[in-house]
Amino acid sequence: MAAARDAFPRWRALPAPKRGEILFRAAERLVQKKEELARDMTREMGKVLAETRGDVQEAIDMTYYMAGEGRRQFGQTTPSELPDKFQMSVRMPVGIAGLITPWNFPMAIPSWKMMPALVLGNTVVIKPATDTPLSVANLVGVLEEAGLPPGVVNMVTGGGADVGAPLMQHEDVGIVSFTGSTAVGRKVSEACAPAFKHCHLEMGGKNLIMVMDDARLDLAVEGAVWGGFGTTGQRCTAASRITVHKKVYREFAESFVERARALRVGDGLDPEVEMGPCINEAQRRTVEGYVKIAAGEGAKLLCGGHRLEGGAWAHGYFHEPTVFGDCSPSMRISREEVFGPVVSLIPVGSLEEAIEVGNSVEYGLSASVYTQDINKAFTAMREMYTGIFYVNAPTIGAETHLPFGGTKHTGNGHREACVQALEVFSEWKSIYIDYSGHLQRAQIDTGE
Ligand code: UN1
Repeated sequence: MAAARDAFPRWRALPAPKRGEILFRAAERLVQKKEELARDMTREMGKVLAETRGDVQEAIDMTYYMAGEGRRQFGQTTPSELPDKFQMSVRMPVGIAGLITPWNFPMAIPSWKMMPALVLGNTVVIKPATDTPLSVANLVGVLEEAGLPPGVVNMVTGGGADVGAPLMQHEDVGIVSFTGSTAVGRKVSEACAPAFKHCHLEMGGKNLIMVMDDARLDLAVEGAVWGGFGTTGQRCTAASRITVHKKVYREFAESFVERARALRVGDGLDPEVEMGPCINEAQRRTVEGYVKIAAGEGAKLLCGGHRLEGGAWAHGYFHEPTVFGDCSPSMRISREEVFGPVVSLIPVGSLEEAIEVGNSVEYGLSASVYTQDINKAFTAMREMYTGIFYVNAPTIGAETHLPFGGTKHTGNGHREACVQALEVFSEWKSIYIDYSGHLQRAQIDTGE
């Protein structure tokens, strides 16, 4: 914290385009080291190599994007009500940004927070997830190599109680940005409230794919496999429930289950493997807990349901891709975030019913519809109260130059990535310059 505080005045004073140039150099370096960083990440947290390359790529995209913001950060100029008066708005950094980041996107998500914070002139203290400090250390290392001055980014490893809590409570932190569970997000919000500290929260999801009776089923099945089991279901955007029109339910369920069963689970460094492990034993137990809950609620286990141990699965917390059928929207398996390779299928009779089911949960991150009917696509697009929506694509795969985040208990009204991230990490200052040479009174003087 002391290092971040000492570095702030000089970093803030460095012209924003120069800060952007450092970010640009960091992006170039990430491109060069992409393969090495991806391998480290797979070894650290288990995602398959194709996905960890994607994670590093997302950090590259974000870093280039925010490097460009060094020469933008547009404010407003607007005519004054009064003669000989000029006015404009400019952004200023908040100060020290305290970042608390998750293990599922161990480089992409830190970059979503760090790069906008830095280009705006904030200094950073980051606490990486306990399970993935290496990927954040690698990102910080790249920034150092790119010429970031000492003290501008600081990383502190450790658990939530030892590092996270003191970080969010520290009086010198101006903005806390957190990605993780809704339960922890609430604690972050409460910790920030007494001092009115800025607080950006990105939390849980229970994302939905709607498969309509006119959908291209091959496409929908492929999308559901990727959305449900990509990253072992450990994305906040993961498609963990699928409403399927009753007319195509049986056909969809059969081919979805066939695909899920065939997924090759194992070591993410093996190019043949399609799905890696759960992050740790606690997470795998959570998955097993939900399998029990779903079975107890009367959901029908269509495939999976067990941990995978021994042999190729000896070193990791593997679990079978699991599908529950005939789920009702009120079951816990249809409403609660699992964060693992478990998908529930919910039969519905119409688009209206699918939308109602979709909006009935506490979260609002991502949703998607598979249909060939443009009227249905636009209706679903309008009616789903989520921060992200897809047509004929699964719920995962957001790009860095559109706002990322969700409604209801997924977020607290902010968005990351895109220019919206600039709002999180800056304050506005409105500036009025009177060059009339006498006192002009706004409002009082109007109409004279
Ligand atoms: C997350 O799951 O926390 O949209 C982030 C996606 C990715 C980011 C996911 N680009 O699925």
